[in-house]
Amino acid sequence: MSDAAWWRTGAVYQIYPRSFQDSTGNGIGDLPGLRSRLDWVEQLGVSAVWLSPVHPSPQADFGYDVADYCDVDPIFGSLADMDQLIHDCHARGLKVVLDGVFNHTSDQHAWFTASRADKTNAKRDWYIWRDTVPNNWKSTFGGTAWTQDPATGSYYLHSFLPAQPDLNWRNPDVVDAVLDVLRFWFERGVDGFRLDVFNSYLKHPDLPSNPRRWHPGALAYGYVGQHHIHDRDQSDLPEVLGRMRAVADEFGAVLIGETLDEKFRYDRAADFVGDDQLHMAFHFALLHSRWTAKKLATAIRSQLNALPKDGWPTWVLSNHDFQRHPTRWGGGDERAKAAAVIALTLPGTPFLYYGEELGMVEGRLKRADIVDPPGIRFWPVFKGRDGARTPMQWTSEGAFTTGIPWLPLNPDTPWRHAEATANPLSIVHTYRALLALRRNNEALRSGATIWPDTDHADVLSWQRVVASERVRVLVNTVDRSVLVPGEAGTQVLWSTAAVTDVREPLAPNEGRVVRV
Ligand code: TEU
Repeated sequence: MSDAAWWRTGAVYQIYPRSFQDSTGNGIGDLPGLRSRLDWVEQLGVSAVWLSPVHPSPQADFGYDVADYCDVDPIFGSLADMDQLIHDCHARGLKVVLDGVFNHTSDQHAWFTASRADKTNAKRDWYIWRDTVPNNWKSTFGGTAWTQDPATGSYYLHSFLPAQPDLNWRNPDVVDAVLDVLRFWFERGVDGFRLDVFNSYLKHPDLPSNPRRWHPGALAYGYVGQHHIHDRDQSDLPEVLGRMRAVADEFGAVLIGETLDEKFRYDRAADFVGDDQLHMAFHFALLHSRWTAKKLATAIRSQLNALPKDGWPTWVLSNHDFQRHPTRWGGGDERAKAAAVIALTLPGTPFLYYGEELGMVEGRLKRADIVDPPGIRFWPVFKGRDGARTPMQWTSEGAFTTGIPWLPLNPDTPWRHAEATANPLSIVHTYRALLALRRNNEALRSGATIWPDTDHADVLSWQRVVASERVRVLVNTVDRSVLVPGEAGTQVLWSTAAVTDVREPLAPNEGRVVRV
C-alpha cells in the first residue's frame, strides 16, 4: 500500500486535547500530556490523529475561536511541543491532522483587531461589515448573526458567537492568508487538515435574506427557521476548495471537510469531494440515524449514493459536537461494539472519537458544570456539548489530571477505563481486532461492496470483495439472537460476542465478520 493512500486505508482518531491528558495539574489536557499517551493510540492501530484546535484562543468556543493560526496556546504548550508531537507521531507511523477553523477567527485575532479599528484600514474588508443589518441571517449558536461594533458603529457577520467574526472569503487576500497558514503547518510536517464548516466560507456576494422555512423550533432557535441558500453552499465554493487542494497536493497532505447543515442530511457534503476538491467530507447521516437496521441502512446508503466516482466515504459514530453514541443509541456495550463493526468494515475511512474505544458514554452534567456557550444559552432544551467532552478515562481513578478536571469525570470511570481491558469481550478488543483486520485484509481495506446481503428486517449485512477473497459482515441490531439465511461463511474473522462457529445464530447485538 502506498503511503500516499494512508487516508483511505487507515482510521483517524480524533483527540479533544483539553480532555485527553493533563501534564501540569491545571485540569486541562495539553500537548505534553497527549504525547505521553501515544502508546495507547498506537496500540489501538489507527493511522492518524486529528487534534481539535490547539491554537492561541480566548477559548470562547473552546479553541474554535482562533486568535493566531500559526502558534500554540500556552494552555496546551508551545510550538516546540507541537513539533515534538509531530515528530513522535511520525516515529510511530502516525499521521497528524490539525483542525483548520477558517470560516471565522476569534475577535482577538490581530486581523480582526485591525479590521474593526476604523473603516479605512487595510484589513477592513477581511471581515464582512455593513452600516446597517442587511438581512435576516441567524447565528448557529442563537440570535442574530450581526453584531454592532462600537469602534465604527458598523455591524459584522458571525455565523457562530459574536466572538467569532466570519472572514470575508470573497477577498483574495483572505484566501491567500489561509493558504499560507496551510503551508506553514505542512512545512512543519502536518499531514492534513480537518476543515471546520468549510461550506460556510463563501456567502452570496449581495448578502440577501434567506427565505423563511416553517419549523416548530424556529421561534426559540431562528437558525432552523430559514432555508440557508445564501449564507452557505455557494456555487463558486469548489474554486476555493480547489486552491486549497492544490496546496495540499504539493505536500501530499489530506483535506477533510466538515459541513454546517442543520437538516442532518449532509448529502451536500458529497458535492465538495473529489480529485480537485476535498479528499473527504463528513457525512453525518449515520451518526444521526436511529438504531434500526432499516434506518441505518438508509443512512449508510445515502452517503454511498451521494458520492461522486472520485469521492471517498467517511464513517463517524461520535465527535465533540454530538451526544456520544452509546448514550444516543442505548443497548449498552454490546451495541457499542456492533456500531464499531459498522464504522470499521464499510468502504471508507472511519473517524473515531477518543474514548469510544472504551464505550465512553455521554457525561451527565449539572447546570453548574456546563461551559459550552450554546448549552448555557439553551439549557435545558439543549444541554450543550460538554457531555461529549468529559475527560478520557485512563484508570479506575481517571488519571486524566492530578488537579480538578475542567469537566467532571464520568461516574462509570471506576470500572470503565483503559486499564480494564483484560476481559476479551471489552470494547477495545473489538476496535483493536477490527483495525488489525482492516490492515491485513485486502477485501476490507479496498474491496468492492455488495450491498445489501440480507433482507432480514433486524440485520445489516454487506460483503467486501476482492479477486482473492470475500468477506461478509453481519450486524444484529436487536436484543435477541437471530439466524440469518444465506452463506454462513467458512471462518469467523471477528465476532463481538466471541462466537467461533459460523453456523451459530447471531447473538443479541452481535457484529460478525466472516470469510465466505
Ligand atoms: O461545528 C459546526 C456545527 O455544525 C456545530 O456548530 C453544530 O451545529 C452544533 O455543534 C450542534 O450542536 C464546528 C465545530 O465542530 C464546533 O465544535 C464549533 O463550535 C463550530 O464549528 C464553530 O467553529
